[in-house]
Amino acid sequence: NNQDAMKQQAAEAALTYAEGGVIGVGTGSTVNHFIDALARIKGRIEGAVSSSEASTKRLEGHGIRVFDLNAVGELSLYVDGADEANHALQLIKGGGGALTREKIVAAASRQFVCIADQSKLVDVLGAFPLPVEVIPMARSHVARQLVKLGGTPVWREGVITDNGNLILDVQNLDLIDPVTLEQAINNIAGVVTVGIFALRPADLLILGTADGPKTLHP
Ligand code: DER
Repeated sequence: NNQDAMKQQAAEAALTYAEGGVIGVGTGSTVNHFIDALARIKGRIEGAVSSSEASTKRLEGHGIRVFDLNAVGELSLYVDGADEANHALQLIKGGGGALTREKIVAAASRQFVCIADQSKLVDVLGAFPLPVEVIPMARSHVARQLVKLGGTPVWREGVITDNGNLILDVQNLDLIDPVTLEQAINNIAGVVTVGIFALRPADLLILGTADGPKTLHP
């Protein structure tokens, strides 16, 4: 369909940034197109560091070597999708439940290239429910603190993350100041990761559009 074609467009355009070494790879349907494209030029790279079991399986299925982050040190490039992006390239992520390892690999990478279809670009973040990964025993405590911040947390029941944790999806938060909210939620005891990527936003956003791929800078 149209949206999938735009995801593929953005993913293909990101290939030019994969110049060699080990590439950090995110998670989701847009990234799946990037992994499939990466397979065509896998001789150009040494391998990848993955942000989820799902991406690891897809990479290995293409014969791309997957490294443990501890074995490679800093990365030059991280490519990942987003649920929402504003014009400062601050992101909401976690729709696919891989936010913790995504945030780790993004932090360990010099350049974060975000790939998305045009529907993900918004003026103000927050229409998408904010994913928060929590330690299981802290689920109710964290939920109560999120309510104090004005949120409406909903437990993503039936989902256990690759790290053995739970996810709360939080509606109705005011995300006009994403950095302050990211810091406030980071400080709640029991929170592992909040799906706001504002302290460390993307460096580039490649947007798939009806008129072809557009590259946006902050
Ligand atoms: O879970 C995630 O953070 C994914 O990257 C998500 O934000 C994008 O998934 P999609 O490419 O399937 O829309």
